[in-house]
Amino acid sequence: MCMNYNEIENLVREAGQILLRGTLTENSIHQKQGIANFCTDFDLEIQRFLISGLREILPEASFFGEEETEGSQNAEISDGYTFFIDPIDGTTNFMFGYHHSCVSVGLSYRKKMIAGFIYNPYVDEMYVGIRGKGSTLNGKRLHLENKALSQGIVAFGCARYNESDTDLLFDAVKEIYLRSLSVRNGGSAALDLCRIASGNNVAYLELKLQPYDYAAASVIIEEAGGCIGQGNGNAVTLDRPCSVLAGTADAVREIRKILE
Ligand code: 2AM
Ligand code: CA
Repeated sequence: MCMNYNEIENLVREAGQILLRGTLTENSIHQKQGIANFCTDFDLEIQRFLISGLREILPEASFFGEEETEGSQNAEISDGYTFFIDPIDGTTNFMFGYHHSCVSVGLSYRKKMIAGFIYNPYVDEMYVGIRGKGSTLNGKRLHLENKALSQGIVAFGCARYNESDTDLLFDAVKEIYLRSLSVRNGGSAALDLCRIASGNNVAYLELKLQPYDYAAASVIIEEAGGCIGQGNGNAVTLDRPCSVLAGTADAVREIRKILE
């Protein structure tokens, strides 16, 4: 099948405009299960917009989206095409006016990721990764240099829904901080992961993420020459949550040793 990736990219860019225009009121924020787990009317609107547009582009695809909207089957990945949708990655940033959130859409075929599209509308940055064809940022090809941990910044995520691992995470982050140039917590796993592909971060660590948080970014990182897997070295899973450790080959190796 000849896939029209440009159409998907344009749709993701349009979805970003909904995020950019989004103004929140108290009534448009909804608490989901657990601590600091929110969904806004804009998460829902963007996911509906994406599912309806992607259906036209690829009618046979199924959808694994973060939010509960019509057409989104949680954790069911088909043997054909599946879109992984995070309508707003960095919802808490969005709620607090941080201007650091994105729209993330990944595509798998036969349970392997084949394409990723991540758009940050605040700075008009579009990351695209196509399996076998490379990764780009606003059309410019990305190739990452294999830097050591000591040569770069490491981002980490600490979503409140995974508090059982708080000590483990912050002990590891302290060690990473001491062995790197510094650490950052950006609040959007997808953007932190894209920043590995563009060379701004040398690595990223989070102990529990959902597939729609990293699916699209995994292709962008790998096609730029970086590594992504779980903290223990296994491949990331597409049907259930897992830990995510990504970066240059050397930085990932060093962080894996710290986690041991
Ligand atoms: P989100 O904004 O789409 O929820 C921050 O550590 C990262 O964790 C963000 O990418 C955030 O994505 C994600 N995150 C926070 N709470 C989450 C939850 N309950 N389920 C999945 N991902 C979550
Ligand atoms: Ca989200």
